Amino acid sequence: MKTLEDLTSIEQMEADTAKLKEIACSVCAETWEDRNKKQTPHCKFGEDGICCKNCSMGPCRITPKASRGICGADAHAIAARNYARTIAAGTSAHSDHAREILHILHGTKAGGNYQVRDDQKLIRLAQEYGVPTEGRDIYDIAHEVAEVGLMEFGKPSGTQRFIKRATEERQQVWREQGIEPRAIDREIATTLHMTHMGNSADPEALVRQGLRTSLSNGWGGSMLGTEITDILFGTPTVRTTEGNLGVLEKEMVNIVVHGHDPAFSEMVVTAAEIKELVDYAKTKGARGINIVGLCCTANEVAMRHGVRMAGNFLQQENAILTGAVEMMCVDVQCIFPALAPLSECFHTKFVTSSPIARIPGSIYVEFKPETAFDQAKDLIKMAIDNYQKRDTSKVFIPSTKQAAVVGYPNEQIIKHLDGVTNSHVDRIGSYRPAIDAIKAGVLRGAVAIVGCNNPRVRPDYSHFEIMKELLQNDVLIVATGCAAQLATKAGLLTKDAKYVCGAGLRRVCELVDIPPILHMGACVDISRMMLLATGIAKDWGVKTTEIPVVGCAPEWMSEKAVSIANYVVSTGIDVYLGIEPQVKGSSQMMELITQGTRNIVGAGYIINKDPHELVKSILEGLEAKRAALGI
Ligand code: XCC
Ligand code: SF4
Repeated sequence: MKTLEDLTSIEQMEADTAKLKEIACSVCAETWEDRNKKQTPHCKFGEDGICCKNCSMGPCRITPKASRGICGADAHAIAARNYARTIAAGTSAHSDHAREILHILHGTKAGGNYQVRDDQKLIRLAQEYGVPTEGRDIYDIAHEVAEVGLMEFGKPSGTQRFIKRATEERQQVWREQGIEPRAIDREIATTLHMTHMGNSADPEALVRQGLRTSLSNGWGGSMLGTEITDILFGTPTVRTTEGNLGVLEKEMVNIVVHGHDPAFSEMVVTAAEIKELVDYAKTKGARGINIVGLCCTANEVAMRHGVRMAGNFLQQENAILTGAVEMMCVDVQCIFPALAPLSECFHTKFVTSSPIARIPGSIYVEFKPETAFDQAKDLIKMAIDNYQKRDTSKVFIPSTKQAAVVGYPNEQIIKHLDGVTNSHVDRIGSYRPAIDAIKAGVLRGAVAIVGCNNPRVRPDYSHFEIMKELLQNDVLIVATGCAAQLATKAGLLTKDAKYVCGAGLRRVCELVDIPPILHMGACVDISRMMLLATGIAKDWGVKTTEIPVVGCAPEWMSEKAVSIANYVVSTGIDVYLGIEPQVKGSSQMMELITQGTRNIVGAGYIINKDPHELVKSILEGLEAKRAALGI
């Protein structure tokens, strides 16, 4: 039985960090806390989004004395252009990641480094795409599906194929509002073009293009990333694992995989199981090889292999500070360049693997699909050889960790719901049992908690407070990204955590046999959440704007997060933010993102830095939706 006292508190996590900070001081290493101090107070113009350097007449900034840039762009135009560019950058990151994965699918072959693991999902996608499947070799199908998927990035005409998965109502809204996403690269390029010097200065037009671009991510790139990753590495299933720095092992060769694209980490995880390498580690005096994950790569490999998770975004330096990491292997996104100088203070080998994320001071091993497995083996061997260089006097591994149950993509959620439908055959394969629980008031609704850590708020505190309060108020939570990792570290991803919930949610967890927070994966997997909300709306027979389901990103920081927030809003789901988007310098932009989008897509942001006030407005929001539905 788990009560609030059994959870790992933020204070405990902070105490671990404080000890690791002492080690940092003793080796003269700098961490984000030090750099954050030096960056505070932040540049006010940047913070408010009213600094423009889109041409070399500038940079221009809006002040009480200067209400326009040299070209005449005002605060609204500048803030809106910056905001749109942020969305384009976030979209490009998720979608380019998806493109890489599609190329991997395109190169799959029987017996190759990469193979098709989920035939059923591939065939379903082929049918959706109109790719013939009858009597064909699975790899022929895979290659053709990959080609169709790759065309989604640059096709000259038409809109994203996956938008047909949305409710009729959403498709109509997107069509009528002129924001149906076209080719992914086109939306990104159009946004960059619109924001080039001498183009759009109308904030609403820029916000609309932002919505459209984000849709090419959520209902395009990210959704492709998720689908194809499932096809290549298997659709996740429920697994038990553990999380927090305590998963590092004193007597083992520790290798941390960090980033987002699972193509490389999958190879590292598989290679680490080879007996020859495990035996080699033993010859060096280690008990074995311990692969652990960080950030979204952690989520990916945890959901598919049960690999343990060392922590989230603002914990990446902590992992190295334990002095027990032989190798940190990174792919793309959310990787601090600071890891290079930091690893030099220890024996840690910091390995970069992607031309997208080149970091000075790292060992660069460019990952190639054809040789990936051998490259992974070589890296593991390098890490093993590094084990004896570990300076045991510098090692401190906090013992803190929690058990977790992860791996709840929509397929698994449905499967669990089917388990409680008994004789109601008509409800098999649907979200109806969950809808009934919401209608009955046993559940008040569901909240997707997603996103990063951000030093602008006390790290992980907002996630934790919001999660606890929502659970106590009978709100089911689905989580991805670094938010899901906090849930892991806290101990909220176990079935025992139902004891911290209100009576209604506890009953649902018992009946359905689930933890109160469902780990749905990495940030690209927020596309799964869009399909979840769509499935609920369809099975309920109402609009996505009407269901008591909302999104929440209490500690977001990345451009990807802004792209995500926009496609969630475009899908008709309100988003509660704990960090302000950088548009405060424009009253029109503040109005547009909180109210204006409601007239376009029926949803918008609610922003509050105080987690308790944010929860209060989430609960009010859910109750208002319930009242409007008459339940
Ligand atoms: Fe990065 Fe995805 Fe944010 Fe975490 S949650 S800090 S984006 S790892 Ni996406
Ligand atoms: Fe200044 Fe206009 Fe150039 Fe921006 S685009 S830097 S506001 S002159």
